[in-house]
Amino acid sequence: MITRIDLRGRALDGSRSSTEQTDPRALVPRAELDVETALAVVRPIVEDVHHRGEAALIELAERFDGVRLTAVRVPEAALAEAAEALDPRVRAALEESIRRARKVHADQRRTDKTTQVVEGGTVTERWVPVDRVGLYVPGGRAVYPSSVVMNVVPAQEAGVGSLAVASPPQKEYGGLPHPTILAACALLGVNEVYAAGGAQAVAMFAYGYRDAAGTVVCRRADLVTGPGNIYVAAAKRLLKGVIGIDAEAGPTEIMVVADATADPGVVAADLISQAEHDPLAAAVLVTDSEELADAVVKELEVRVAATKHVERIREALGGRQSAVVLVDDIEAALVVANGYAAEHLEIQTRDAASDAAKVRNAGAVFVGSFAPVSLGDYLAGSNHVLPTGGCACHSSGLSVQSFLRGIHVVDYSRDALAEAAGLVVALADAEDLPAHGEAVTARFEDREG
Ligand code: HSO
Ligand code: ZN
Repeated sequence: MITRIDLRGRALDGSRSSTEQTDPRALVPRAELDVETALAVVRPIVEDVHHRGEAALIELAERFDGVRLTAVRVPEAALAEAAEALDPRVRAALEESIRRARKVHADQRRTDKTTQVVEGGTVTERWVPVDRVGLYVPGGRAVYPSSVVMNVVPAQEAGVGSLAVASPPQKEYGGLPHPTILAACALLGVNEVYAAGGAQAVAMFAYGYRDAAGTVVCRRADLVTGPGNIYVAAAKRLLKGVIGIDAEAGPTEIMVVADATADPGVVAADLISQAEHDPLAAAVLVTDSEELADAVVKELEVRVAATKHVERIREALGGRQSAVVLVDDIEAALVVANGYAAEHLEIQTRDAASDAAKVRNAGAVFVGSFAPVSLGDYLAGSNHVLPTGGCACHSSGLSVQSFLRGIHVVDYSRDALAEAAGLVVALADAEDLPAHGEAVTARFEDREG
């Protein structure tokens, strides 16, 4: 059911200049998402929310979610009730997930740094959190309270002052977002929640809205983060600039680099775990052991048949985006891994830690046989919002840094500026921008005489 690709004896190249035959991304292509087409659908929705605010949001909820809302903002009492009603096992797990994530993300806080450039001249990098963030939480097939944790915790640890969550209204819950999402918000101390889904939620954060009397109900946000379907991605692309965005999340991916020491049952279980998300999810094994490859393929058949979401998983594993790749050795496997730049990369080899140290491109790396991706999804303390589609070669996952801006604060004395004046004038003249130089020399003109 899963494609086999034999690269043994082939010169691999993980660099940007690689060819179709040697480029890991061409050899195992990701499923394509046509965000451009979705833009046409999303544009009128965004316009409507911009111009008509809550009236548009209510109409769109009726059209897309089949519910008739009286207000989009979720009453705070509903959050407390959802937390009350939460299964105690889930509650305990969420609390521990929050505790571990806080521990890791608190360590990501930045301290301001002042550099003395010359005598009397300093530049300070001041880290300032974004004022207001909107977090989108999907509510269709994917109801992930864990994603609420992964988005809210870094924002809170960064010191973001105002945080609002939007999630689609659910018919079976009287038009409220899914109760586990509400409960997760309550556990995290988030009390501003809106029943809005898809592109309209992104537009709501970008523009905010007022009630009929003209009072602001939802203030516009500076940044929107969170996963979502293709329409959410399209809305983010359309509104980028009006509002800051995180990355456009694509289907999830797992790559496992394994040698003969790996347990085929464990490798298969991990591949299946991420295939469970989406028929477009990518699950790729890269190994130098034909025996392991065969054993994993066998394990996949047995385990897939026994798991709940068989259809979805079969489609993901059978798609062109999933494969078992045979290579000559683990060095070659790492070339493939670095070229592919997976969202999640597991290293299950004899020297897992030293092999993992050679990874340059991955959203997150999971070392050895006791660090499965699903631990990272929920409870490792790491963040599970990670770059997909090869973006791991230039971007990082969500972190405290995603919610901070570094502001350069420049402070020069008269003498320090005087010393630099000639140099500024020289560069300004070279760029034919003499007024730039004059802005410096004006400070030293003798205006009395
Ligand atoms: N693996 C997903 C995150 C997730 N898994 C949420 C379970 N729930 C993308 O990294
Ligand atoms: Zn997952």
